[in-house]
Amino acid sequence: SCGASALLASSRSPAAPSRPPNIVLICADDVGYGDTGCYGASAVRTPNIDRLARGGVRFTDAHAAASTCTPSRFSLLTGEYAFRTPEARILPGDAPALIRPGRPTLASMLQGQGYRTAAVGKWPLGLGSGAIDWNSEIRPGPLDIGFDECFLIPATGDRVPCVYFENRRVANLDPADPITVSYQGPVDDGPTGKTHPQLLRVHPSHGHDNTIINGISRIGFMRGGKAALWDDETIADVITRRATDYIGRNAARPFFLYFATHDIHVPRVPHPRYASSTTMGPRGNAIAQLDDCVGRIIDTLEKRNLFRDTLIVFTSDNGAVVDDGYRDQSVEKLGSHRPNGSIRGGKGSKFEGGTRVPFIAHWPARIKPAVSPALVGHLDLFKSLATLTRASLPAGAAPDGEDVLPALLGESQKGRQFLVEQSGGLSLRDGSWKYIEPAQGPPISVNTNTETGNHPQPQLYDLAADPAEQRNLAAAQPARLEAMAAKLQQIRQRK
Ligand code: NG6
Ligand code: CA
Repeated sequence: SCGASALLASSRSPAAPSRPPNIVLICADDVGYGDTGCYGASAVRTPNIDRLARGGVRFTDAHAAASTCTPSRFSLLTGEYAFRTPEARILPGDAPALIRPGRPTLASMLQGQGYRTAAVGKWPLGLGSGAIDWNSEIRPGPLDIGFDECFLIPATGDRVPCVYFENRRVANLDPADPITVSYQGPVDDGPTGKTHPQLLRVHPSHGHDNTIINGISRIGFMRGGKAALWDDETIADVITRRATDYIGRNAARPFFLYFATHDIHVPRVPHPRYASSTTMGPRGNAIAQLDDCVGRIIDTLEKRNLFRDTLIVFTSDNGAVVDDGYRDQSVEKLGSHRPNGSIRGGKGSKFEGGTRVPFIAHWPARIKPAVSPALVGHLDLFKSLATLTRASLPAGAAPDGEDVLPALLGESQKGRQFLVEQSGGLSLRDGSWKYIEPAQGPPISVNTNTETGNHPQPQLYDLAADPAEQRNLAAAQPARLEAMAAKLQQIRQRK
């Protein structure tokens, strides 16, 4: 029923707001193109996300810049393709800060326009400058690239250290119980998933067999920090509470909130109150939890009378994956649910399921409900929101981003012409055409059961006629293939 309420729009006042809107950017994790009700799911109810879709612009061809988290978020915040930064790949929890101080970010741009800024939730972008001492102040971090405050999960839920990070320090750390972290090898003789599987309540299916925290084995080794350890069942509640508190504290000023949920990344351990929200087990229940958290953000804005004047963007950092390394029943209980809808591939794939994600822009004061086929990328938010807030960008800011504000606001159905999709190698979209560079490597990721899109020959698809990328037209259309390969090369070399 998304987008069905266009009639209601005409009764809304079109008057432009007198002050720039608050901006809440909700970036969910690993939520696929088909995982929410407004994008076709029926096995899980997502009334809050659907409400945003019904009242806003729901995009059908919006993309993360990459098919995994770190490069995706790097591009979201910097407006630059992550393939230009080779270190922007899936990172261990002790990696140094990827976005160095001095680089303009979406947050620093808004800060410069008088916004209060905060990052809450998952931060897989590194902290510090290497050899982190988790027991002292850690610099640089989000506070050095445009955020006034932050409350974070340092890497992802499946990686150590399993603690919250607030501004510049681990939160709730007892100095008498210091934290040691290593991704090289054990830091004590404590139990690991490998040595003590009998201690686990969530077992790995691949990897994830190092230090056990809360009965779940992780990637990496840690000891200490007992008082600071998070409780997996309450991560969503804790970070959502931080987000709504932040909104409450800043109700009187324009604010920017980057809310990066941990849901629905592994380990999927939603609060027990969602245990029967779906029949899909933890993965489905994590979607229900995510939707509930979106609802709490909406409620907070409504109670403060801010909902009308707040631009909410809801999206995901990459496509869906089902088994991502824990035996959490997600495969067995999937039923007929299609996490990536009818598009091909998923997280980590060169096919559309890698980067095409849910993307909704909701702003009652300015946006009329619509469904938009415009091709837009996360990396366009920087320039588009700069235009919206009348910021002049420093030279070199958001070098790969485009200003797609009219599309974002639903005033135009046209986004960008070209977009690079990164998933190991690169692919290029030219309107509805898709070129996938030749790549060695397995056609299927056996662990996750995802089609990678790797093929030693070039691939060319016409998504308008063949949305599921079934008919490779490379041999039939050599001229188009050559032109797209050349264009991709140009973009790669910034020409
Ligand atoms: C993979 C992990 C997977 C997930 C992913 C990153 C294993 C076997 N798999 O290496 O579980 O953590 O990295 O996900 O370790 S992302 O959404 O943060 O990019
Ligand atoms: Ca992700």
